[in-house]
Amino acid sequence: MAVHQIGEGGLVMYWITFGLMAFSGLSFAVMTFTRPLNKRSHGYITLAIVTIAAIAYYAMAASGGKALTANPDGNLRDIYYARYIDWFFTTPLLLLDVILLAGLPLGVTLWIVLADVAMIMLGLFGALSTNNYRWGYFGVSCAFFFVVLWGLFFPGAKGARARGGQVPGLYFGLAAYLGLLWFGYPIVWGLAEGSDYISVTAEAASYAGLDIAAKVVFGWAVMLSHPIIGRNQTDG
Ligand code: RET
Repeated sequence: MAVHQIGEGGLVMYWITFGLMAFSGLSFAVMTFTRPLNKRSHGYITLAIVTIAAIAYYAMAASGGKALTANPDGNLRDIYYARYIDWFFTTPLLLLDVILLAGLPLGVTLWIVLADVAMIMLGLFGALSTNNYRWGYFGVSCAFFFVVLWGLFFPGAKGARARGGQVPGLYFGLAAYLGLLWFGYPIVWGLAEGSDYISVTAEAASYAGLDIAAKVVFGWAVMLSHPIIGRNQTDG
């Protein structure tokens, strides 16, 4: 029986990612709180995303947020449940950053976000599963992922086009970046939590790279698009 746990390099990646999230959080706070009160919703959302991720990365870097879990092959692997607590909150917020631009009806916004929540919950239970039922969770989670993508590229795209001006261009840029990048997560899951094929250190580095692209790079893109977003927004 082998016990698969993180190496020194993985912890370094966690600290670097924590630093990037925390730095972005401080920057986004300053940017948000210096904007007019009725133009802050994207700022609050993006600030929350990197703050929640900073908390999860601090926990993981400090050797927490994980559980040694049995695999079907009889090995033990550290499963970082902290990621899923992070994703449970941050993926709906990332989606809101994009779909609020499309001015969708509340019902459509809700089903996109709820499909996303189901996707993450299934991923967590799959990761903590000790038998091959894990692939059942994985399959259904992927189905919900496609529901999210459908929402972004069909009703979402239609809504964004209807807004006119510079909104459709920004919407398509953010949605395409997000849609493409998010495919990386189920791939890493299949190789790491799912099949125990790659090391916990490789898993840490892969998810950290994806999270930096999906939260830090994406977050700066949203924050720096304020001239377009703010012009088309009144939060009330
Ligand atoms: C899981 C489980 C296996 C199937 C699928 C998954 C999708 C996860 C995604 C996560 C996105 C996370 C982000 C984090 C923040 O930066 C849960 C791995 C489809 C799409 C964007």
